[in-house]
Amino acid sequence: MPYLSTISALSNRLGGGSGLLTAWVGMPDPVVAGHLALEDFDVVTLDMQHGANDIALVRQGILNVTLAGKPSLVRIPVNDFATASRVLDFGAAGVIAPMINSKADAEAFLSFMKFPPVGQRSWGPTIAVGLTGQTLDDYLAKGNAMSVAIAMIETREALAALDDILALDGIDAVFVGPSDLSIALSNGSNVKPSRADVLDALDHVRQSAHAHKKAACCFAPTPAMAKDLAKKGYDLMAIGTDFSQLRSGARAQIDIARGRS
Ligand code: 3PY
Ligand code: MG
Repeated sequence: MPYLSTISALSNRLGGGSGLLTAWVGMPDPVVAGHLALEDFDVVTLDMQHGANDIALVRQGILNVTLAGKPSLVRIPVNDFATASRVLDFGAAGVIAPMINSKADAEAFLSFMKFPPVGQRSWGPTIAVGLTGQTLDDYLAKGNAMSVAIAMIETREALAALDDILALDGIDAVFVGPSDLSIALSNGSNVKPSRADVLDALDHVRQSAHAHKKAACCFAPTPAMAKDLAKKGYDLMAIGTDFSQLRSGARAQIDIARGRS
């Protein structure tokens, strides 16, 4: 059974204030990604930057998520653009690249994400072609549109270069990392994603992205923040991580069992 509509669902649905929710998986077991795909998430993201995932776990995680009927995203380590091409070959619906701080960073990223003439992605999507059930020529024709390139905006330099990054053909979306941005905007004095200056920057990023007809995405440490961002027109939000959800779920159940709520 080919999974073309499953994998292309992300590029088809992202944008116009789509308010999609992604799971965020850092636990080093592909069963976690497959399991969360069965919940009411639109997307499952496998995190290789701060999560404990290596490439073999991500390959299996992408497969588990796809077979569960959801598209998967992968956040690669900083500047590890070769991994972006590899995870697309494995069937990822898109890639989130952290710390894209300049037009040159964004160009380097998208060169690994898109086939010519947009970029220079090398040919070899063996698993993705099988999963999508396409001919090689169909995959070549549709691969660029189907593979969502998402640049993270999380520094002062990135905010200054935002319009140049968004103007690039091939960059489909930007994704705010509000923790790093809060550290940058406070010159390293604190990490507080809900600070007023960070929320102002989030409004600015969304407006700029939509002016360029690109999608605006954000990591929301709490579900309340994700709800607010969706109301403001954000297109995709993470709501914490698998680690934070496991611990908060356990805490809520312990509180009930101990008669504290
Ligand atoms: C940030 O908030 O800086 C992130 O990268 C979210 O994971
Ligand atoms: Mg970050």
